[in-house]
Amino acid sequence: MGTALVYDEEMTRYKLLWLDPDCEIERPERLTSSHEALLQSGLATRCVSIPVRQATDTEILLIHSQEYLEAVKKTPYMTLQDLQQFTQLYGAVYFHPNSYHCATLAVGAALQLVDGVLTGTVRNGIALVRPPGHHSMRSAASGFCIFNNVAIATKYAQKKYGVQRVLIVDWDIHHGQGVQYAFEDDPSVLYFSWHRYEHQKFWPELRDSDYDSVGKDKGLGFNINVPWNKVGMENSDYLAAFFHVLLPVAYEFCPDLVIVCAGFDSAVGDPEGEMCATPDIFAHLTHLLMNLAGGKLCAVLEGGYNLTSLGQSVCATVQTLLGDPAPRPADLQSPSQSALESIHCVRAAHRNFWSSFQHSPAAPPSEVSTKRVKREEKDERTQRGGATDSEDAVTWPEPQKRRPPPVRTAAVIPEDASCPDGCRRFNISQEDFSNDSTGASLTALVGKMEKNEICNGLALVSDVSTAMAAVIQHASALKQRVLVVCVGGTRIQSHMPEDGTTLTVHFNKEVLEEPRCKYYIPVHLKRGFGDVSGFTQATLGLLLPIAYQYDPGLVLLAQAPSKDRPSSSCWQQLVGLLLGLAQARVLVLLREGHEAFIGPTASSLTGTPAPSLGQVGASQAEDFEALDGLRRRLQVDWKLLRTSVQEHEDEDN
Ligand code: Q9C
Ligand code: ZN
Repeated sequence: MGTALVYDEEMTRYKLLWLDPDCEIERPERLTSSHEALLQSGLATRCVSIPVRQATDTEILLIHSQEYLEAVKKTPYMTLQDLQQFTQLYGAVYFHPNSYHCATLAVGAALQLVDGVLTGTVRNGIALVRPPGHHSMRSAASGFCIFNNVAIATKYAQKKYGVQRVLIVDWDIHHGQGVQYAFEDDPSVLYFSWHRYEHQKFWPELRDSDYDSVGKDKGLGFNINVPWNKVGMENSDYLAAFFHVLLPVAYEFCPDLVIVCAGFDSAVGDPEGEMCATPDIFAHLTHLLMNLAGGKLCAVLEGGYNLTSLGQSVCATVQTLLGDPAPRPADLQSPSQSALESIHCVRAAHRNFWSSFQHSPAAPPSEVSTKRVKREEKDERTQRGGATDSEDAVTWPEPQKRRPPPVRTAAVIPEDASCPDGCRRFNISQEDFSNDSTGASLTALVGKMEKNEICNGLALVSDVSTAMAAVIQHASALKQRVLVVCVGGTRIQSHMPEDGTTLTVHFNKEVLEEPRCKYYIPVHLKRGFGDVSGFTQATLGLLLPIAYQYDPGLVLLAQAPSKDRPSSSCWQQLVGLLLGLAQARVLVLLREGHEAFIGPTASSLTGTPAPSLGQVGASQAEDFEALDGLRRRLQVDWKLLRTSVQEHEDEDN
């Protein structure tokens, strides 16, 4: 199951033919240099090349009007003057005699990608296209976009393959108003977009791009806008929007297909976006989406105008699609006040539509909120070396090369047990599968993980506590922070250091316990692990933000003795999501007697997307409140848990 790369040089064969400062950034080199970056890094050859094709009229008409299509069809025959005049009908777009041809190829590329993913030829993929699509509307070009590639691909997937629910994630820095308008009243398509907004001062300057455009009629709740009201948003702001807005809703929605409007003008260095998120963040954004829809993910290029940043971001995305471990999410700051305000407003606007937000405060922090009036003085982020007057001044470190270890997954299991698919058996002592030899195997395995020889592993042990203690001891000798995620059981027996060298998150049903210190976090799931919505809320809203901020060098996931166990799909989701940390150095400890978990665990560790959890319904109100209360108590220490500005005005910065 590979990763598709859909690309054709033909889409570089149109360009701006006159002077227009608004349009000059949309250049053919955007494609050639992205493609070149994929070739240079060796990623292109690891992908499955899928040819582009022209979209048919019928396909384009899935979204656009006949009149508009006919008008665009005439452009190849226009004089320069006619082209210029035609262009003026629309905003921030230009036409060239070859634009129409390329626009049909861009749509066709997205459709070829959908075909590849939905027929099972590939697991996921990316289409590198020009022109982009997400601004284009039923009867109008806009923002460099001619046909709405992603909107057409969405309808096509639904019509041709009977796909029911499609999640569109638009991480481009502009609002894809074309996509919003296409699906506003359609509950089968969930559209999420974050975008530079600046209280409606940023292009396309639409009132419709604010957080309170939540969809219409049957589609109420299925349009989610996160307006960024300041420039300079960072990795932590983007992750907070994923953890506290997109992911809870996405899991509740349970898409059959994920399509990404993959614009990279949201990365540092981009002259349009003026944001500060690094190209590596796209590895995480991609990873966090890869366990939805059974891994069926189609990324379609939109914007991205700094060629260096664009190339690095495209590579980060593709390498993650290929299954390589994501780089460590180092040194995450607290989300900014402005970002938190936006996140708070979105959650409030959607509280009646999504059970994950039902306990969010109803009203925005104050009436001023994100309305037009509030455009402010130059903000502090601009002075922090992010966006400046001259875009050339923006620099950022080159992303580190990601070298996946030669062995992906090791299994420490008894000789008589068969080695799970895709795993390498790893036992120090062949004969004797006693506690001692298991301990030795585990420490040897941790050593190999540390040396980047083996990526991750699973072990079947007779005593989880003893095994855990051995691993922690060894890891701390290697000066690695360890995240311990313990599922089930009553209390962690082994004595955990409380100095920050380990962080323990203990999910359990039995005991109600308050956090002992910043580094020991008991999460009480009243209704146990059978309650999928409680489990996802705890994982997405609590565990992941804390874990990303902690940035462990090793993750230890242990199944403690307990009557109540998570379903194997919940377990696989948990494993899959944890693989985003510590460069996927995850060691899973399973108890003897729980052999049934070996297969599913191995499958996730080797990179198979977790199965969907089904449409996650509303969980019991009390569970949500308890988890949200815990989140609020912990956010003083773990700032990535914040979902609003109000709660901690006093001690900020
Ligand atoms: N003064 C995409 O990223 N800028 N389109 C207009 C008006 C238009 C961006 C500036 C930016 C369009 C796909
Ligand atoms: Zn854009």
